[in-house]
Amino acid sequence: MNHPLEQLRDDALREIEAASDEQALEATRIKYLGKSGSISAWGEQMKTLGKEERPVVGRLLNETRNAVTVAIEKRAEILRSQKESVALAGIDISLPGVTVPSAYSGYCSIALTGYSGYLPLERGSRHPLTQMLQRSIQIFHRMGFSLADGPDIEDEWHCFDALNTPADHPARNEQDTFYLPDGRLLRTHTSTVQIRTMESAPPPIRVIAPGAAYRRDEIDATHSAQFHQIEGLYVDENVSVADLKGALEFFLRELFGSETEIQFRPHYFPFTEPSLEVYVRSKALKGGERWIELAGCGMVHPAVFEAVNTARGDKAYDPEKWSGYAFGLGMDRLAMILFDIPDIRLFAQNDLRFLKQFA
Ligand code: FA5
Repeated sequence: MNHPLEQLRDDALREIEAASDEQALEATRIKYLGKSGSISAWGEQMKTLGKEERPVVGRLLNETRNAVTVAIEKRAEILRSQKESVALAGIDISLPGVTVPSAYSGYCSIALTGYSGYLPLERGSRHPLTQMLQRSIQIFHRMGFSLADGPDIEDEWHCFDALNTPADHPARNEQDTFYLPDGRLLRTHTSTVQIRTMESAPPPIRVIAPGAAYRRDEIDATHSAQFHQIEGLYVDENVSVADLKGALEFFLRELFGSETEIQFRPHYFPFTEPSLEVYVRSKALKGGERWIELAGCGMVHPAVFEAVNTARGDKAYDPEKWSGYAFGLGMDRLAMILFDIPDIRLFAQNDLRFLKQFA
């Protein structure tokens, strides 16, 4: 035969299991474990028991009390999580929250629809390319450059013809350029903004135009099909190669440090004459012992001024009066050097483990 305490334990466990809400569970707890509950009453009864019986019943009483206490805790946990799922039912917690002013400094908060509290929202940080761009814009602003812009989807005239690029130039080839079915294209460089800026305003001009460029290049650690450039254009009277070199040297030393070595090597671009490529090297930067190609630049070709004049229908950019320099810096490469990033593909992979290193 079962001891009455065992019977009591079984009854209590059955009632606990059947408790459908927190109130019912609390009532069960009071009934068995409360001050005048049936299990507590056995504690009083112990005093009346004989010497031999007392340790046996005492052990049984402890086991009963423990079993009932544990069962109540488990049931309470189940009821709590059921209540939470009911409260959140119908709410899409993947939706972006509404940012509201928070009482907790250092946190933003989100208010979920139908949810009365605020949840802390992790603070994001700027992408390394954006950080790079902001630093560059600050330096160029100090040098008197303002911002210019142009479309990513361009026509052949702005991307090639106006830039004195011959019809058979390999860059026009479908293998290098993404063409749209209607004949337009994704700009292969930001030099298109040189033309758009001169079309819309007479000289003097001093602008930078940061933005994306697209090429059907073989993708590897330093080449991407979509990358970023900072175009620069300065047109005034008596602008010389010395001005161009001085401007780029100043910019690169502000960015990478005063010990940065800079080399200009002869090159060919159809839209500049002379044309140069810019290489940097700095012992202060990781892996900075080797020369890295960063930009193309040169003096604006007179044929570019003439193309702009034709489009404008005036002689505003008279090559006899005005001269200018232009450059195109590879922004991804600048960021890779500055932040010691080994592979250009990391910029577009959206991997938080990578991005958080620049927070
Ligand atoms: C040009 O794009 C010229 N428009 C630059 C220019 C502007 C010359 C004004 C003269 C006057 P280039 O193809 O070399 O030049 O590209 C310039 C820079 O863009 C390169 O030095 C490199 O840093 C970057 N770049 C070019 N292709 C890629 C690519 N596929 N992925 C990443 N960066 C690239």
